Amino acid sequence: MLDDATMIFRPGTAVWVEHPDLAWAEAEVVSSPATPSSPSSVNIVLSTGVKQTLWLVGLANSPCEQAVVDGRKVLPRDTEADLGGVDDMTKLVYLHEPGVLCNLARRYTLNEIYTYTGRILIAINPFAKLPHMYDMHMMEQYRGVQFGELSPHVFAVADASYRAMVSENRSQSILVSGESGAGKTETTKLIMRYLTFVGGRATGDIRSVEQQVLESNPLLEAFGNARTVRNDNSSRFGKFVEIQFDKSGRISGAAVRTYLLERSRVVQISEAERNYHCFYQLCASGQDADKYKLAHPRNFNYLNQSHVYELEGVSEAEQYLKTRRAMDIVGICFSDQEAIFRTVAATLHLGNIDFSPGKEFDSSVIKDEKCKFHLQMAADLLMVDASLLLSTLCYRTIKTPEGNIIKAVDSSAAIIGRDTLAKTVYARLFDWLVDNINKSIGQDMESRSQIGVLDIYGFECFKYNSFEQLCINFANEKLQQHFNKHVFKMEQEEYKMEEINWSYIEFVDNQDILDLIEKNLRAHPRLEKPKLSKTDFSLSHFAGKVTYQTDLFLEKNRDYVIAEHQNLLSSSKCSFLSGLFASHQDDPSKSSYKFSSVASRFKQQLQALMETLSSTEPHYIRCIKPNSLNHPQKFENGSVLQQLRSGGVLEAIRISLAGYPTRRTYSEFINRFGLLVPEHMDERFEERSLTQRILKQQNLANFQLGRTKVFLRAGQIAVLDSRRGEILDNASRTVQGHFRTFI
Ligand code: AD9
Ligand code: MG
Repeated sequence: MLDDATMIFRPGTAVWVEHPDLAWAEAEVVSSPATPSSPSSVNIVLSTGVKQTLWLVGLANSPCEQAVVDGRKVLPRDTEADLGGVDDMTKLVYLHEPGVLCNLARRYTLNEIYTYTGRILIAINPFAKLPHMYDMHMMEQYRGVQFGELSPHVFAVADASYRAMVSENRSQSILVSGESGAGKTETTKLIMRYLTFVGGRATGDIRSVEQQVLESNPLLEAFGNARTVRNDNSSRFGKFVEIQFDKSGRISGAAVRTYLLERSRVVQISEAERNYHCFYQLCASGQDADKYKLAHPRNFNYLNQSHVYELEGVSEAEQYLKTRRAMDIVGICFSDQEAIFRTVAATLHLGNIDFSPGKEFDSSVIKDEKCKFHLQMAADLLMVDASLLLSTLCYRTIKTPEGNIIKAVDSSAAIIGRDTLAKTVYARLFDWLVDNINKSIGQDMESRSQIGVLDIYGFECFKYNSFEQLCINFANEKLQQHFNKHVFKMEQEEYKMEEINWSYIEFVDNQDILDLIEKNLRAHPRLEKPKLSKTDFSLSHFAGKVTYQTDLFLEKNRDYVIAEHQNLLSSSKCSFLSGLFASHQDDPSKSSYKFSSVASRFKQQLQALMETLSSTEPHYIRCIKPNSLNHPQKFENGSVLQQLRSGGVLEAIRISLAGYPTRRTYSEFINRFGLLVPEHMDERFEERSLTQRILKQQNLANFQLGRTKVFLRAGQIAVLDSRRGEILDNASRTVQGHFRTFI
């Protein structure tokens, strides 16, 4: 990384050393390596505070402070860096991993949760309410102010996108990403709030377009968010909200697109997790719950698989009223609201219908009287015939050239069928809500400029990775490509503005992995098949290697409605429910299953999203989760570093490192390095030519002199700092010498 690596191994130089526990630790060089040009080992001493950990993590055999480390894992450290950090990473003297990490940690301690990396906003979840951070006064402060003039803030990004849209008449997009619990949804809501603040009509009308846009959030959260081990309010779907504006910059419509709702959660939940919030809200709704014969969630199979029923600090009864209110504002009429909650209640009763083996081989019967009650309740609420519902679950029609054959299914197949029915109904209900929100808010077909806000799951790598992870990681590869291209373009623009040569910056594209996934290539350097497993495969994504387990891939990829389910639901006397299944009537001449694949649908949706995004000016927000406990004021280096990597922040830095990562105005440069040429500082110097003189005198090449700034290659600033350090050391020795002589 360094132009002249040997420079940083001068004894006494402040450095960062790679550290297995802290990621990077502060240290000082004790003695230079034997062969400076290939520094295989450097003797360092750790700074106070990290000494004990040196021993604990096995860098040394005893709790000592010195160690010999691999010279390639040593990077220069800026000892003059402000303890409060810098608000933009590009202002760092050393733009490298430890520099970035240390800057974020310092700022986080001071509750400065936002930092820029050029135009990218990094947002670290505070896990605490920050008073005044998002109030009306703050929104007013950011309104119309040049980007970068005030402290970094999500409102600054929203404001920049709004102003760019109004002044250039060009659509914008704000892409919010990060791992689960990093704060994407909260950030998205803040952006939407800001946009409705600057672009609203302030009429006070509770059913204004902007209020409807805002209220779509709690509504979709009630039906699409759930508690997971990572986040009490985890979004189980991706979302792109496009806010449309009229010629005068006022909100005139909006469109919501959603991606890949996690269907399996409706019928199956893991320990410590919950089902979708709406189920618990309805159970706590008092009169409505009684009306639908609901009770405590522990009584329902779809809710009692884990034993978490409550969320800290949340009243489900209050949330129910909020969901109802959101429905009112969004424009869902009372009878539709009733039908929606009836369907939610029916789902819970459906889940309680259990089966036992029937008398005949491979057949099933309803288990007991309690199950019969739930069967009747489910049928009543769905407004279908109870015996038809039962036969739908216990029998399957098989179409053969000779005619239909009705076949009984065993009890486990009946349970699978019941769960499939519940998932299908819920997924259709969710899609209906999204469609209805869109219809109700209304699209402004005349609108020429929009601001889209994307809240989508970040890159995922778990112990067990299945079909969902492949889809999510594929989406992230697509977005990463878009990001890389954009960052690269922004770099080029700055170089052009400064009129310097940028032609040789290398651009790393991830098209190869996209080809690998999209075209299903069989042999590829990024594809590996573990020897011990027939079904697993690993992909080297831009953010790291992920091993996928394919056992459930086919099943999860199937996206069909069983013909019997279709027939049952379209026969419902509830027009809302039969409407959900109306347009999907199966052609009787076709097979009993209506096939399509989740992956192909997702691919199409993603393609459409990428097309939309590429016609907009993008803005990026990278949300970071500072620790896995969701605690305030706790900053875990290793995990943050991993997220910076997978969010492409380090890649953006890498792109800039490939060019000229350090840029300083001429006066900043002379202030710091003027002492290298004291003989010229007395004269009336010209900053640009003096800068050139300093760099030439230090034998540095390949730098560029722009119109207002000097652009330095990676490592050059370390060389200059090292020379500066020597001069300052000598000066202080001379002063001490004089002082001693004097006394
Ligand atoms: V997931 O992928 O949907 O599981 P998100 O969306 O990234 O995830 P979310 O926005 O839901 O995370 O944030 C998680 C929690 O962090 C919130 O419920 C808040 O308690 C907390 N949070 C996030 N951002 C902020 C903030 N700016 N200020 C205060 C915050 N708390
Ligand atoms: Mg979310």
